[in-house]
Amino acid sequence: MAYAYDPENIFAKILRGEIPSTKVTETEHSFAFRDITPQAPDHVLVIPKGPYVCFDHFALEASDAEIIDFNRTVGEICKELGVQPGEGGNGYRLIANSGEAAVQEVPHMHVHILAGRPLGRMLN
Ligand code: IU
Repeated sequence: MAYAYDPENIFAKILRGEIPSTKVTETEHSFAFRDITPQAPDHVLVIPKGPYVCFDHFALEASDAEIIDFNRTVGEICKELGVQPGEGGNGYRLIANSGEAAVQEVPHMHVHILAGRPLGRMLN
């Protein structure tokens, strides 16, 4: 079954500038902004500019350039936030809710970066 991307989803509108967002950074293939309902002092959403519904759609169908750009953007933001554990930061968590079981609300692939507080254990 082909992935069906809805170009009217809210993140597509943010990308097109139709809805405002608090931009963190932008690259050729990626865009990052502050989550409107932050769950931690630092809560950034990173999205590819391409029309990908969820993580597997992006991972399987995006170009190498898009995937590299996305990963580097996530890393750069962690660096900017000063949370890299290897560099003396306190660490962070990445989340990519995909599909119904994960209660993905917005059907445009995104990765949450959460940091700035103890995040607890997640996988029990
Ligand atoms: P989810 O992974 O699809 O469940 O998360 C969607 C996130 O998008 C959620 O944390 C919302 O607070 C966030 N968000 C936003 O930042 N701006 C918006 O206009 C909307 C949702 I709608």
